[in-house]
Amino acid sequence: MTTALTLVIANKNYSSWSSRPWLAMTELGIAFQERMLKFESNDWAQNIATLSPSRLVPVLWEGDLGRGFASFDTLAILERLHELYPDKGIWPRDAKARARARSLAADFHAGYRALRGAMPMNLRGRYPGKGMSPEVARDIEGLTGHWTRTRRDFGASGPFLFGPYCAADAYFTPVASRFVTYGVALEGEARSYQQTLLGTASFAAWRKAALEESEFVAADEPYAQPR
Ligand SMILES: N[C@@H](CCC(=O)N[C@@H](CS)C(=O)NCC(=O)O)C(=O)O
Repeated sequence: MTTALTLVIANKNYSSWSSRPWLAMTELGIAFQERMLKFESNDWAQNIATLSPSRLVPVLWEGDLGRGFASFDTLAILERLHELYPDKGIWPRDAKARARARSLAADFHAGYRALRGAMPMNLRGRYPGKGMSPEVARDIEGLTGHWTRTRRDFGASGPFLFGPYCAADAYFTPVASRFVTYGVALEGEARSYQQTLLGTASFAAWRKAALEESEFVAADEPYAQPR
């Protein structure tokens, strides 16, 4: 694969979907450039139609930005990366582990709406106790149950869900960070897996850049004092 890759993303403090392919590519050593379109900016208004067929981020461009070939939607981007770089470990090598990793990513992609809605990603924010409800607690129980069972059934060869890092871990890293923002305390295997995700080099790099951002995006700040 020699075609240049560019990932179009939004604010690192807020854009959890952007973070997933960025984290996976960074952690697995796939070279790319990034093009950030900040939410609610003139840059976004002027360029989103050219840079994103879905008018959402993330988008992966192969070749010239806005003129080459675009894959959009997080899961489709990860599948495209798996095809371009079959040896990088985007998905696990073992077929059943791979099927389970895809199940977990697709399940999260389509569901967990209570958790995703009430606890939006916000790396700089600290809102302990905010966002919790019986529905959110059910989502957290379901998700952490998946983490614990997957670690038990597939994770013996390393600290991630399927041993070595893969796209499913990238999927759950922004969730691990939401639990920090909203003060959700995990226990046991779920907690140690959360800490593993927060300790990755890719997340450290993403987080550092996020904390250098100063934009306040009201739509992603349901618990902030009005400005
Ligand atoms: N299912 C899509 C969701 C993408 C999405 O909702 N992205 C948000 C940012 S995290 C976005 O582009 N929001 C801008 C808008 O709604 O106008 C994916 O997985 O890529």
